[in-house]
Amino acid sequence: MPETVTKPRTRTKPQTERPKLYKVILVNDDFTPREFVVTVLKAEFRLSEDQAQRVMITAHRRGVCVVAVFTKDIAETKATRATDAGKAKGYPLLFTTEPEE
Ligand code: NFA
Repeated sequence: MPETVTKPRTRTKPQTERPKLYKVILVNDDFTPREFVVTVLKAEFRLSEDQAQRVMITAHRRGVCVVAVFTKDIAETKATRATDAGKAKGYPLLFTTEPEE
């Protein structure tokens, strides 16, 4: 009697699936001093002086600039902390998050 060979009935998820990434976006305003924006970008996102200057000036000229991408939790935490740093000084500085396509 030949053995019955059955196919496995459960599907295995590929182990290589990556978490969805979220962009942290710096939004321009007319009040927050440029140097303060640069300081926050360096402290919260570990950007170099050069990178921070570029991101700040891009948001200043274009309205918004992507700062970095992270997993959802980290993006939201960093955006909140950076926004709160401005709030503590009375500035309307705003960082938002949005999912990557
Ligand atoms: N537009 C602000 C200024 O001229 C600087 C700024 C840049 C603020 C990027 C917020 C984001 N002081």
